[in-house]
Amino acid sequence: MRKIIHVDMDAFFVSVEERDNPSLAGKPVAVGFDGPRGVVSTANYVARRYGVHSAQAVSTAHRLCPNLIVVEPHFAKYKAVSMQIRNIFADYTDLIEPLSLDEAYLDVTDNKPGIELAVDIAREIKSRIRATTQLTASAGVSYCKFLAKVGSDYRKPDGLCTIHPDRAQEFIDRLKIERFWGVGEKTAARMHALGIHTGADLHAKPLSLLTAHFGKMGKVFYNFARGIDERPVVTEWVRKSAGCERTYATDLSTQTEVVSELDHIADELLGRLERSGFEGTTLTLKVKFHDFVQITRSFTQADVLNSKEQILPMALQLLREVDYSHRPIRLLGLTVSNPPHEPHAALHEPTLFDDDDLLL
Ligand code: TTP
Ligand code: MG
Repeated sequence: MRKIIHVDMDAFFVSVEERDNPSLAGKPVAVGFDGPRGVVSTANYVARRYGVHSAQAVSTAHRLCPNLIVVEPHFAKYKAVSMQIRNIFADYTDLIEPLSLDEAYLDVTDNKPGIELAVDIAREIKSRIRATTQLTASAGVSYCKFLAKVGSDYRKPDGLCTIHPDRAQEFIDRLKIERFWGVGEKTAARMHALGIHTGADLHAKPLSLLTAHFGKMGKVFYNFARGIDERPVVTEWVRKSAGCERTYATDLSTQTEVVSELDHIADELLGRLERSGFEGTTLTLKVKFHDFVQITRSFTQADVLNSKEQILPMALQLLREVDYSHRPIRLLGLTVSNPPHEPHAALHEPTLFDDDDLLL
């Protein structure tokens, strides 16, 4: 049986800001750029009680919480803390899979100090993080990634939760479907439509039904409901795509503007493709409108996309499927994905069928 720990810093960006500015203590605080286009990166727990949350427009956050203090992000500081916590993790194992600056999976089955119980390692890591950074983290301990991550979220903030293999099924049965890895808002709504609200509901559904509705993820969900998650902790991802996107200070509304911006983005994308050596056959156009509604349109061809002569006309073709005549555009993006041959398929995370889900 493997021993997996998931560590996640509590209200990360905003906790760093509170640490460095004690006058914020006890007040509702969010990190983000204040202004009509600003988006909340994260909010502290006081502000969350008012309904303020990540990815929300700052204007909405102010409306929900009139006393909200919005602090500008300081990415260099967050990176520095991220390095500090990764150095701590490295004292226990080299099998570290960072998911973002503040979050990682650790496989401590064979750990460097030879500690028997993973929960002891988790406790030690939490206290060393606090001593080194003056910040709190939550940790989950289990035999697989799915349950370790659920565990770290379970008793936030400053939580520690172990899900033992012999209690796992009971735990999963009671787990809300929203807590399952890969289930975002849209998937949750589709689950509800099928009468699935908990792990037990999911467990009761046949594999055929789940794959019919959720594609490849159907099997993943079927296994999760049974406590099966063999995904390894991997230290390096195989690149699956290269992309580039831009958010505009002023929304784009004319065809001339949009076409000219796509031209710039195509140039930048080509630079990224060259630098990374990535090759793919699918082009995806992403458009986010002024009201934050986002759509994507994709096209796959037989050859690798590696020249502007291929990419730009295809991007313009995809753009024709988008009606922005009454809906100014806030963000444009182009991504190349789908390598012609996948050498390390086993190392890939299962593909999510719903790309709005699981955006961290
Ligand atoms: P999370 O770990 O999702 O959130 P958190 O650490 O702020 O809060 P929690 O206690 O629930 O773990 O994200 C880590 C950081 O990533 C977060 O502090 C800010 C940043 N972030 C964004 O910039 N935008 C987002 O939409 C999200 C979710 C996070
Ligand atoms: Mg966090």
